[in-house]
Amino acid sequence: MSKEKATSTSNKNKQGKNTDSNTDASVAAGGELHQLAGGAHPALTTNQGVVLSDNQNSLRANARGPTLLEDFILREKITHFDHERIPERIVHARATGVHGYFELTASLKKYTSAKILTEVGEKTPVFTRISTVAGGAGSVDTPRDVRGFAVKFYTKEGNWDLVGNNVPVFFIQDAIKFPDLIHAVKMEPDRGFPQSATAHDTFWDFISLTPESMHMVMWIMSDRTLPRSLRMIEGFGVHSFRLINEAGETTFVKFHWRPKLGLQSTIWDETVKISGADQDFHRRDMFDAIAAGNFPEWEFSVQLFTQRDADRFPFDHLDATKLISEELVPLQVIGRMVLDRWPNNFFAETEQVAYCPSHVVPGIDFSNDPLLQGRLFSYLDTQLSRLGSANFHQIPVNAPKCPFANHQRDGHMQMAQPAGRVAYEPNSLSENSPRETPKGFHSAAVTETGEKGRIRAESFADHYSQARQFYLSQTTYEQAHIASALVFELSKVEHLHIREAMVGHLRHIEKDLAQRVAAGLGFDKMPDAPVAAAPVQKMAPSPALQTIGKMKDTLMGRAIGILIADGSDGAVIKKIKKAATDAGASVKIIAPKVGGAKLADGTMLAADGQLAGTPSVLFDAVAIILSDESAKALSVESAAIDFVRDAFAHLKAIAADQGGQALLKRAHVGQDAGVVDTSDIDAFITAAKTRQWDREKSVRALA
Ligand code: HDE
Repeated sequence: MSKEKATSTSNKNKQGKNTDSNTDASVAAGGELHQLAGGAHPALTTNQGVVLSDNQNSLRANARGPTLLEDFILREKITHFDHERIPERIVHARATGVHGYFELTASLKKYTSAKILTEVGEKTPVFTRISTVAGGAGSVDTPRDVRGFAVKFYTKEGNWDLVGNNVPVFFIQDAIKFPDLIHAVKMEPDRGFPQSATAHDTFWDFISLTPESMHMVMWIMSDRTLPRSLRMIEGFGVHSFRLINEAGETTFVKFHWRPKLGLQSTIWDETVKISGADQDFHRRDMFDAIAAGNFPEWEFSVQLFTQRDADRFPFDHLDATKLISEELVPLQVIGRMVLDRWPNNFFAETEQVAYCPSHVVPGIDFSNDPLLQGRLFSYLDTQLSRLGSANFHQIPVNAPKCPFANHQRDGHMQMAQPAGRVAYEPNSLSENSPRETPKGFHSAAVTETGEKGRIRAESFADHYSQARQFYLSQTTYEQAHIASALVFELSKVEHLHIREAMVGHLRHIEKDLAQRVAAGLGFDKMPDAPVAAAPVQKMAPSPALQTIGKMKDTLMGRAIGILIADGSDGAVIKKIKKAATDAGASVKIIAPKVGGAKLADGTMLAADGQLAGTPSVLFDAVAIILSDESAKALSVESAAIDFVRDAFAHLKAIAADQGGQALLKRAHVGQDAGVVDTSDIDAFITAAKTRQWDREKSVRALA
């Protein structure tokens, strides 16, 4: 007995020093902290504030006997643990959330009374959550998927949630189709896979029977859905909204976010390998950037147009499968968003944040887009099920930062303690209870006429024209990626009739695309095209729809990996590191052992990553600095061979010294303008700012 007691005490002594300052925050809500005599740590307590003397052993009848039901400490701890999870979001479960601020740089006073859009220079706190759509909360960061781009503005006039995506259009026109779309894309219900992938039968079955989704299909098969970093994606409000000014006049508006770092995507083969190398690639990238003080920034722009303008568009702006090109309505930059603070606690903030498109402020209102109209119902409803209470607005990340008061009362987990006798309005019993205010929220005074019914407007019938415009606006490299993505995805579809139906739709979009995909799928005969509900219009190409065209000529936000081993030249490593860092890149040293390598001059250089666990897919460009001897040793090491072969195949710049060149040769890596000698560091830095697009035809056959 006494021996066992001694063991438990020694466990406790092994605890070590706890330097986690978050302990304060988690106990603070409970009031005064119990202080251990003479210690700096707060006392560990139950949720009722009872100080614990033993957190290592449950209460037992004897040293080797049964555990007692009486152990309220064990039961409280385990019960809380059992309920740690809440239902994950049915869509957009996997995400990264960051705090920051929005600053208005140009006033929209002519169009809206909303202070957030009229008070230039005002900084409004925001919480931004960027997500994938299809996968569960524990899925990888880098599937081919749309990214959600949700911003909660804590304005002086209430919370405004702009719940958008990184693609400006959507799959469907009417909210009633959303559950079908999501059931089709999610893992198939009988087998429970695939997780977060569109490359399966049920998705393409639904899509092939839903012609309105063709424009969105072009976007998701493009490189937009393979972002290099969440700091390098655009955001779109998607729907038309309305602005209302002091005089009650309304103007339509579309909202856009543009990343300061420009757009960048990865190559499909690279994306697949990133998923294995680092499942948290995007979350880690954002975390590291915030920790390093490299705060991501987006420009905020609007497209403003009147009903009269809209009447002249060759499509209906209320149809969320259509976009308004920049050529038709130019973007006006009105502000910027900077994300600069990682949440204290992932669950409390990123998981519990509750966005609702219905959260708008006076001066902003909705359009009749039938998809948006459905969303106005869905999000509030989903919060009730996920967060379990109509009081979800009291959770700190959801609470407005302006005063709020009303007569809503009680409910699950009520945190407030409203005083007084009156909980209704109007009343004559209270001097200071909240009252309605004429300057409060007003809906746009819009006249609605026409026949009620389950009707799809004629103006929503054109499903192919903008899909065609998107495809024809891309660079030839991007067109090849779209065709190849379709071949890849449809090759995973088991049912031939679904593959054929899809190629039939592509015939309406662009003959060349249909032929490339048909050839890639091994069809010897072109399938029939379905009947189009409206003629395909010829629309002028819009270069703003490209991804490559929006890549910035910079190393800011990018990462360079330097592969070294024993005997590497320290002076060359230093020079490359400095040039890359000066150009704004982050640099990591990779060596066969994480402890580092002994350089030619005898000094040790510690590594940031071990070769086997740090493949080149994690970098935008690489340098290979090796002694002849190390190059020889690494030429029989598959991780080293993959490192250089993948860097080349993923169109990255490679700098190599003599030893590096020897490794490239042994790995059968070719030579082109993107493979440079370490003596020409400027050439390396220039090449590292882009991808070697022309190389692609030499490394893979694209459709
Ligand atoms: Fe969502 N969507 N959605 N959605 N959506 C949700 O709300 C829904 C749509 C978007 O980071 C859910 O809180 C319907 C378009 C984002 O927390 C749910 C329809 C766009 C996020 C829901 C759509 C989006 C969601 C799940 C068709 C781009 C994540 C959890 C009418 C403009 C927000 C939740 C976050 C989340 C419903 C279509 C974007 C179920 C019914 C179009 C970024 O309420």
